Amino acid sequence: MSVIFGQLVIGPPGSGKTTYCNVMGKFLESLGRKVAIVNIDPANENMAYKPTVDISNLVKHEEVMKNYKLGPNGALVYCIEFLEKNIDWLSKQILSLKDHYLLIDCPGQVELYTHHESINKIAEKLGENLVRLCCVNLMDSHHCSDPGKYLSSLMLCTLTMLQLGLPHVNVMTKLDEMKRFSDKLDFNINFYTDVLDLNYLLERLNEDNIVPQYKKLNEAMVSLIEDYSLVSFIPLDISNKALLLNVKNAIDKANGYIFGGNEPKDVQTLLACAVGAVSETQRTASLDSYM
Ligand SMILES: Nc1nc2c(ncn2[C@@H]2O[C@H](COP(=O)(O)OP(=O)(O)OP(=O)(O)O)[C@@H](O)[C@H]2O)c(=O)[nH]1
Ligand SMILES: [Mg+2]
Repeated sequence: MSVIFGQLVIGPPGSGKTTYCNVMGKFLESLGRKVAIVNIDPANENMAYKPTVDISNLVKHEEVMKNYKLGPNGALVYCIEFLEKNIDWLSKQILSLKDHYLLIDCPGQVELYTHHESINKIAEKLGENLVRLCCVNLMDSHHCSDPGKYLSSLMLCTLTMLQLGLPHVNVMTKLDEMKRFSDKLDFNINFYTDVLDLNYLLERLNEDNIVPQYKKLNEAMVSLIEDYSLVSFIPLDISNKALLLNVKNAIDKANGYIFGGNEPKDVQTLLACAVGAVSETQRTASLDSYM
């Protein structure tokens, strides 16, 4: 039985998931990969791509809202639970895409990735069917403009990494936007992407006249993030090919595609990827030239 590789593209509302699937799909196709986009966001409108598999063929968000008198959020959670119960429907369609690389476009409701079980179970079931997914968690770089928002993004990423039992790559999106406000940032971009010493962030957070309990809460969150030390980000501007390549390399390394995928590669690239050389040097070099 052959393995199918792919990405589970998650992230808060508006972080760029659907755009990423479209652009990354085209980028991978230009490298010779056969790509299939799987849409499991039942409220996905105006998709720029044509999904090969679409949850709306199984369950319709609007009908769920109407039939069960649910709001948009409740209906969405219902749809994802329905998908979990009908995992055989999804597995069957995905398993017919044997020679494809998958990009799975997910909804933006973060509770699905922090404490709800359905996405986890769906990924587990696909894993049993030899679908090797890497979770690609997108975070809008706009959150770096505010120390509180940045801290909550770090918390969210940490929780998601602990909740989903998948190889994981965090991506900081819309770097082009960040470039425009970089002079207003407290720190340089590497501070935010590499999640450097968060005591500096604490100083910024505690600058405002806040109550001692709030200070303690900030300190506790920073200490939790630093103790786990799981989170760092790969920067991305979807119009920049060098940055797209960095993201692709990190994901290929994370889910083992570099060893098991069906793309021609030379031994040097394989070895470099295996020790992380390609992604680390390319990441710094292309980011420096980008900024
Ligand atoms: N400037 C810039 N805009 C981007 C980039 N990536 C995505 N966007 C924009 O961000 C907005 C939201 O993108 P979507 O792809 O719809 O985000 P999403 O995460 O799928 O949103 P939901 O499905 O609603 O959660 C759109 O206007 C995109 O054009 C980027 O790299 N740079
Ligand atoms: Mg979307």
